[in-house]
Amino acid sequence: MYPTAPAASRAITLLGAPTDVGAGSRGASMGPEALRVAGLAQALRALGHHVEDAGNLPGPANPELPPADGHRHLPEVIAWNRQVHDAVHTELRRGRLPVLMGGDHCLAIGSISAVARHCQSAGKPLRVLWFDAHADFNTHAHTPSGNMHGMPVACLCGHGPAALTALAGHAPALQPDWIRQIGIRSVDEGEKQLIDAAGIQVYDMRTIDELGMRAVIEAALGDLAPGTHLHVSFDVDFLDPEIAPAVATSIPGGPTYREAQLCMEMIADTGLLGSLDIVELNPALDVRNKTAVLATELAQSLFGKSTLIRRNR
Ligand SMILES: [Mn+2]
Repeated sequence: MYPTAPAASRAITLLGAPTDVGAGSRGASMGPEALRVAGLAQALRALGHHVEDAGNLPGPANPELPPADGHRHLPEVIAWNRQVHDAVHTELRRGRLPVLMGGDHCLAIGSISAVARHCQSAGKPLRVLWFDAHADFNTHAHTPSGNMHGMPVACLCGHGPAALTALAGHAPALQPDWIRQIGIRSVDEGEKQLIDAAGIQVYDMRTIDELGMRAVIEAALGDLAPGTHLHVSFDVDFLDPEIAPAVATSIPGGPTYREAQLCMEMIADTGLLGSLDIVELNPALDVRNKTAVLATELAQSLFGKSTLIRRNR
């Protein structure tokens, strides 16, 4: 191990949400345990943070039903997101930094709506960095599958069932210009129109190829008002499947190990990280837990691990 630069010590709460009700296939429900086995809590403690693992939230089982009116498992998705919302909001009110261990990406509706509620009452600006291969901006009218892990960004922007769009206590939870999407390389046809109409800033893989990851993250972190709460929603399928096989919806052509590390390191440098989701890790598809280990290494960088003591950046 190399020595690490002293990062500001944070009080972090790990919250497990072991469900795959929003996904098209089973297995993301095992994500929290795989992250524990990979040593996520210990990895963050090694950086000097105070980490509490609050265990797993309760929620309904996956009924494995077909979609109804374009939504698959809507009652279960609502139940899980209510649990996540309340738990994340409680940790933010306690002054702690919540790390949601999913679970599939539908859970970001609960976590980010809680962050939006917290920021609204604290008067803090919010920016959401959405790392993903997919835009997750489908609606029941556009989705090819009904799987609700493809809908969280739309729900957070006010497009979706009221039980989800109003979780924050106000709707929409997010304004599109608070969101930056990074790594996108698979967007459904109708979704493409919706994103364009909403005006979300998307840094797709072509943009990353053309500009380089450094310039993309600089842009995504540009114009941050002082005191901004940064939320990172990290879908493991953001990563190239060669290094991160444990995802059900893998798309080739994703960022490399170093590009992903650079993202995390540059976010850490801002000192503004306020909350994190790690989602879509499907241990049933992993190879000797290597994707969970990789997610843990990236979390370490996000929480301040650096190779050298850096000055005058
Ligand atoms: Mn996603």
